[in-house]
Amino acid sequence: MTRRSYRFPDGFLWGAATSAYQIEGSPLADGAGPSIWQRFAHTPGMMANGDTGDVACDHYRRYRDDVRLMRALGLQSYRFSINWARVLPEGTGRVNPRGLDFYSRLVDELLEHGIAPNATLFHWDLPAALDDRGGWLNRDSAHWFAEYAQVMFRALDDRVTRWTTLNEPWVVTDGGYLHGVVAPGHRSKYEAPIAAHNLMRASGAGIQAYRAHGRHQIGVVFNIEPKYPASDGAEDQAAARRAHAYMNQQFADPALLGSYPEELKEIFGDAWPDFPADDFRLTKQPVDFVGINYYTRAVVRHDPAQYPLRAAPVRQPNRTHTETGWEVYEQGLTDTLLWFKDRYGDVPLYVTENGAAFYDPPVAEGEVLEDPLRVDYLRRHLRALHRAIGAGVDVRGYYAWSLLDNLEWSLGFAKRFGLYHVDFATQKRTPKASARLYAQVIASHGAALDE
Ligand code: GBH
Repeated sequence: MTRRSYRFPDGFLWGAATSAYQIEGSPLADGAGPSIWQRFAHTPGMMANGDTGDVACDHYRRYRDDVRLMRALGLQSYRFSINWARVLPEGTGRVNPRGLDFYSRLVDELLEHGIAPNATLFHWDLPAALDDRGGWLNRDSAHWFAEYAQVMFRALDDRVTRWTTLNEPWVVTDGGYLHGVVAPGHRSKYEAPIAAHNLMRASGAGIQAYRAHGRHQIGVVFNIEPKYPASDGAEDQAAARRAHAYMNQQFADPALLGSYPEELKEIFGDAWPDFPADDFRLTKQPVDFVGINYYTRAVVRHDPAQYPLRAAPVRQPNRTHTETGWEVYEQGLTDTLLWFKDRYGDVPLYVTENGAAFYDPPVAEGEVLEDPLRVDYLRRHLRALHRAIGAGVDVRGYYAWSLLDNLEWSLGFAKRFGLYHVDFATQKRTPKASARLYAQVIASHGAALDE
């Protein structure tokens, strides 16, 4: 029998991730302004089961207890996001000291427990006041973002050593501006590329501001999902290329190469704007790292009815799918990391999210919740990550999604991604077997994955 060792390189960073609207609750507390998610969640019909982030995991009030849960896992880093409208209730201008203070206290608590904060400036909750000024469709959004970023750098860069500008801009533009399934709920093929472009200008402006004042590291986080053609046919191959350009290159290319892939013109047709060449000087700022969020792959076929991609995912029979319908395909993580290095060169990478929603059975008091499918998912993906590192990809750390069951955006609380189960009626947290496995992986530096 061959034994394989999964010890990770020295200094490899183990973490878990969350985001503000998904866990905090108290969205308007202590002088915070409303965000577009606050608005969207309170718009009838937008959220499964009428769920909202009004309470969520009540993390805004229970953050100290949650840091203890992190400590129990042995986390070395915690990736969280900042709700912009807590700090700048109108999005620009007046700073709300009580909102800022929450994040300052959270960071202090993390550091006291030896956990390195990784702060994301934008995980989808734009201040509603800025949406009223056009949101990401307004070219000024890059300046708004840089102003906010500087407030945060000034307040926390003495303690926060890793910063992230944006989380998954693709979801914002595809879900928020093209299909209307997440905030701000628009449906426009004309708006989506403009919002995408301004998001990447904003990210660049944030990085530029950091270079002037910051002392540590800053990067950006993309959702990457490899697209495999459903057949060898030329049409399916072209469909996979379009899907790949649309999701995986539309944001990383302007950030790292200073251009857009050709396929985007083909996809958007007359809705593809002529962007000023000068903008790419702003989008392409040197980053200290890139974060990759990986969940699944897509097998894609040509389908003229799909707007505007003319490509449709093909569900794979006889494969495990999660509760969100995503195929479990760990080889896609290895492929993604290899592809990223091949296309963009040797930028330090982190896997900033990876995880799965599965049904969790109820448990009795004091028991560990057995979640064998999530345990299997975690194990497979950590091994796949180890293989990518072995093949020479510079991956510096891994963040499990998510520390806690939380508000899975428009899908509500029913889709559970947590290492800890949350009973939303009582706010009781219960460790799942996946939490136990992850703690063992961290303590053994990967050796718990040996086979
Ligand atoms: C992330 O987004 C978010 O950053 C996080 O807030 C969220 O809670 C978490 O993941 C879990 O969803 O099979 O055609 O439906 C996820 C981004 C993009 C990943 C779409 C899965 C599936 C495409 N997702 N993708 S499809």
